[in-house]
Amino acid sequence: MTKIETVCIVHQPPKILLGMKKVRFGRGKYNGFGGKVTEGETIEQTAKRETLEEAGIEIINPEKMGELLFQFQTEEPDHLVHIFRTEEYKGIIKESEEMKPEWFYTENIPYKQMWADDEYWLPLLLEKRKFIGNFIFNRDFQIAEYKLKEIKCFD
Ligand code: 6OG
Repeated sequence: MTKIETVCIVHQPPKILLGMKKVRFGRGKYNGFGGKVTEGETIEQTAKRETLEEAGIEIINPEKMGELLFQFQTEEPDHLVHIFRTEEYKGIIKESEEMKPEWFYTENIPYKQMWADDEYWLPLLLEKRKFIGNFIFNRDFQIAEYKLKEIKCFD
């Protein structure tokens, strides 16, 4: 069964907010904030809820920028991830049980400590370009194959 999830990147040029994931899938990697879409929730509601839970902040006007399907050559199920970008938020950034938030200058994004797909799509998001794609990961979680294309809007 495909897992439907969100990732939200807070982008206040020239910086972005990432979190060091402390638990579960992707532990030890920096990522945007996000998680599973629960029943009855829109993806935007998920993006807001998860960012509040993981970083303590209320995001304002998140915009969907990407839709990515991740597939694995292991037992890991597919993940369909909706990627959001936001510039504004309310509240004070706070570490949670899941994530340790940290600001990075966009010229200093720690791609080596992130999922391998991020360096393909994150530069597009930072330029406010929208995209769809899919990535297949091998047993070492390296990219075996991928497709990524820019789109004008989501239907
Ligand atoms: P939990 O299942 O722990 O949330 N996610 C990915 N993010 C990136 N950048 N690349 C991937 O490539 C990803 N696969 C999943 C979605 C998992 C979180 O990790 C994201 C969720 O925000 C493989 O609740």
